[in-house]
Amino acid sequence: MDRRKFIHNTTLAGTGLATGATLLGCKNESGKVDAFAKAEKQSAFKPSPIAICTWNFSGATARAGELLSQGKSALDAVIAGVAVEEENEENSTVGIGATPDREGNVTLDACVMNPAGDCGAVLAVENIVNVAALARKVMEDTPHVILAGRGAEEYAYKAGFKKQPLLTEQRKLEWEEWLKTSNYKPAINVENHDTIGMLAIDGDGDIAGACTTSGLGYKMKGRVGDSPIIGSGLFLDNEVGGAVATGMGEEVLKTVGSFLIVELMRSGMSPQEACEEAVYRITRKNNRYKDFQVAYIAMNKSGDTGSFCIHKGFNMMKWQENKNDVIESKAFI
Ligand code: SD4
Repeated sequence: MDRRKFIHNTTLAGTGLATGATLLGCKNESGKVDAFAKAEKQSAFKPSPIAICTWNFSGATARAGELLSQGKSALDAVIAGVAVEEENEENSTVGIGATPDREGNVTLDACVMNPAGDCGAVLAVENIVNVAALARKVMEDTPHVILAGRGAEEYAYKAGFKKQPLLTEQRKLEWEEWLKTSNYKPAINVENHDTIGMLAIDGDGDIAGACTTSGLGYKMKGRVGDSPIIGSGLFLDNEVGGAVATGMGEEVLKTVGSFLIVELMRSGMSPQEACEEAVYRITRKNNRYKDFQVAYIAMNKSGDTGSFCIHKGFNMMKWQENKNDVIESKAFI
């Protein structure tokens, strides 16, 4: 076993002791625990590159893994990874071919974060397929973090993105069928996949993330969910780790779920424990939790991963060292 792996495994084996020791070692002058210093200590282990994403989007993690293997950055990897689903017309929840709002418009939401803590997001964008790449453009080439609606779309054209209608014939037919009853009831685990959120660690040990979606099918015009909101649909801190969410965005927004998970990891929880606690924050307060799904995945700086959801049926993909595995998530129910 190489030295890095040995140290990592030893640390995991003695988590209780290590946590106590780390806490003691990271008090500031007033005797309070310094969470930042603690996170830095936890991040000593550098794993080989990893890409994880929500649901069983194996092509997405495979694509991200390919780039990571070539030495590309975590940010390049997540943008290319989620683009696989944005461009997949069969996927009814992301990019082209997504389900429209109740007026027949497909509007997309996305956000990205880089290891420096910069972020970019676009909300309710029409006619642009690769909205995660557009969110990256907002992050890198504008003085802003968020662009919404027409403004985001017009900026996309100026930045060289192609105009492309997103409503496919198939989704139009489904929407026309839906209009007959107009019964709005978001499904749990849509076709066993949904919003794609991805986190990657690259060869330098840096973490980046992206989240992209069409939101809930037949949502109200103008509705925006958690996915493009930094801290809710996605959050990361390169000293600690990252988290992404899928499911009922309104519930994730109310509990700022991804930020919560990263902060719980900062104070010593494993990614698994942090995902579970973030789901409990919802189920403890909202007794309608049986009616909706929320699921989280998370990864810390050492490459440990976790996932948790309310309803069974959620899974996550994990790519590492050319292995691309589906991991079934534990569930609250
Ligand atoms: C939203 N969280 O817009 C997204 C959609 C999703 O399962 O992930 N649905 O609320």
